[in-house]
Amino acid sequence: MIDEIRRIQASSGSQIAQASTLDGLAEIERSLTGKGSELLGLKKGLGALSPDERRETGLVMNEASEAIKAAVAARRAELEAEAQLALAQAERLDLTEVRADRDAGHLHLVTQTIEELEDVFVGLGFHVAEGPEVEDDWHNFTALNFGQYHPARDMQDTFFVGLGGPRDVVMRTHTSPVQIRVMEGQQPPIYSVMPGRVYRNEATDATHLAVFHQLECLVIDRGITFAHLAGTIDRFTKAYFGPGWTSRLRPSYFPFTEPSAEFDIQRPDGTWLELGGCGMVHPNVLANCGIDPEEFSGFAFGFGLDRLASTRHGVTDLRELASTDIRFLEQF
Ligand code: FA5
Repeated sequence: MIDEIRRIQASSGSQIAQASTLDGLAEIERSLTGKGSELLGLKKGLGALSPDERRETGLVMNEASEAIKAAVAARRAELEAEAQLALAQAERLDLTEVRADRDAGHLHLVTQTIEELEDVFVGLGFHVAEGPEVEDDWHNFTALNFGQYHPARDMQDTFFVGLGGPRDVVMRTHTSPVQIRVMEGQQPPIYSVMPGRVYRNEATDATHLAVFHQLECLVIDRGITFAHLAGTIDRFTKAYFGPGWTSRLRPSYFPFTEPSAEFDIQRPDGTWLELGGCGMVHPNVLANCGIDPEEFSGFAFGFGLDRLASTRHGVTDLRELASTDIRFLEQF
């Protein structure tokens, strides 16, 4: 019997080594040590041996079982490592690799959109301005005619920064504070656009992000009317989306514009998308910035860039824009 056992052990090595898949290995393990295996059959015969023979044969039997178990475990580890390697090879992304047959990377869709819109507005005679993302209360709210306890402050859920007094410093909730910075820095005529990142303490979903982008437009000059506002919005809608797209204004409320409106754009299929807010700059805001409201008037609008870009490119969930998956990003 001992010879039999040794023969089985000796032949098991090559069988185990030949297993090329994890499933195949499990099959071989079953045939060597499972129910109906030769080894188990021999084990049943142990009881018929004399005590001395049984002890000796039992030892050899145990050795053989242990050796087979160890060989199977070693082969399993090898096969698992091979599978891991194959997966890693298949999903390999070498971000440092320069290959002529592969696009070397490009700007994110939102950045492309900002650059494209800047071009549109520069073509219409506008300047591009920027402001800080960490703002003080004056620029984000107070100078924009939000009274200290005005409920409109709650229209934009705010992240407060732990600097100064309890609510002195905020992550800007919109790009409108850049209007204030531009007007504080120069007298009219002002024709400026201000793209940038903004922050709101909101739950995210397919149409809302907590960190998103807006583009603000500000015009201050003599004799500026609501017709200039509507015309400018329609002009850029067509320049960005194409001639089949139109815009509409709906009455709304913002503390820093009077009258105020919300503007929507209409897709060629007839459906509407709410894009932003707008209105004639409130006289209090002009006065807060040292501009005489008797002499100058102006309009402002601000809209969501993430929604704009997603609409044009058929991205149905805004959260995808924050994705790091290169297969998503490569599409644009
Ligand atoms: C404002 O932020 C005003 N500052 C706009 C404005 C500027 C009015 C100048 C008048 C004059 P509102 O909170 O509605 O308004 O946001 C403007 C746009 O930003 C929205 O229409 C939408 O397109 C986008 N937006 C707002 N919240 C989110 C969000 N959580 N995720 C993605 N886009 C958003």
